[in-house]
Amino acid sequence: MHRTLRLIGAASGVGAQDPGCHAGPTALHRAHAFDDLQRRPDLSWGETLFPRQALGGRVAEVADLCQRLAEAVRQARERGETPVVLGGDHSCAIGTWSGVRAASPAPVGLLWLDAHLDSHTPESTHSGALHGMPLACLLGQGDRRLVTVGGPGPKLLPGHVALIGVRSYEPEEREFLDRLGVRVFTIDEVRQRGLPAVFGEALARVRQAPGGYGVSLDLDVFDPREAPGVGSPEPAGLSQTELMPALAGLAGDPALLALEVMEFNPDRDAGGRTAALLARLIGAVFPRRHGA
Ligand code: 5AB
Ligand code: MN
Ligand code: MN
Ligand code: MN
Repeated sequence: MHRTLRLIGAASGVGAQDPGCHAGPTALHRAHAFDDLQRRPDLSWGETLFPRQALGGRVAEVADLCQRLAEAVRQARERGETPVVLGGDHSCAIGTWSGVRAASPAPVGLLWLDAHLDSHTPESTHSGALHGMPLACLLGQGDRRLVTVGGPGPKLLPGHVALIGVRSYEPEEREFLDRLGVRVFTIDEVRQRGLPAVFGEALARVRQAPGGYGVSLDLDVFDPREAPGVGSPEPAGLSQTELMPALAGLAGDPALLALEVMEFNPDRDAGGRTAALLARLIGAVFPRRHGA
């Protein structure tokens, strides 16, 4: 199938304790690792959105950024483009998937690849960090200003959501997802069954959504030895050898609506390894067609 890719930067770090991810999109725009991508005729770099300060606190800043991101993503979808959102901390996911949902006539699914669950509410969070809450917000739970980004009501239904690679979370967020019936594939389950089996089951679940599905990839799903440039590194993650072939299997799937790659922190990206991984990842999911 023919796609036009639209890169959109979400340069926010206010959702995390370490704000270093705010510099992610600008660093990628300049990175040599991104030169080949940016020369592709089927890809254009759209806007990079920056938080506006003095709006009255972090929640207001994240809500404002997500509102603008949702609008950019919705417009890209409505032009028939495939948005590729580059973060920025993971709180921006509220904007990406609210925008994808707004452009879709039917419910959409979401595959969430992350070391964490990102499913805290303001009541359950231990850290107060908003990048630990976006999935709960998209499922309709959280601060009203974040839950109503892109319109009222939950943006995702629990039966259309699956997480893979999880290895660090607090009990409250696991209880929240279990209660809703969201499928969580922990790294232990991946180690027992192998990634191909787990990935196939997760994909079948999110593909049940009638409106298509998206992929939210937090770079900390990878092992930090391969992807050191992330906001919240967690040991014992997936290897590229495991995950890249699974992601390459999505290439050409017309039901895939959008991709976001979040939590890139250039300050920690020793040797530019994470930026290079990120460029390869986009190329794996959206290979350039010969002759295109
Ligand atoms: B990330 C933690 N659960 O709530 C919290 O990187 C970590 O977007 C959140 O997945 C990690 O602060 C958020 C301890
Ligand atoms: Mn994470
Ligand atoms: Mn995350
Ligand atoms: Mn993080």
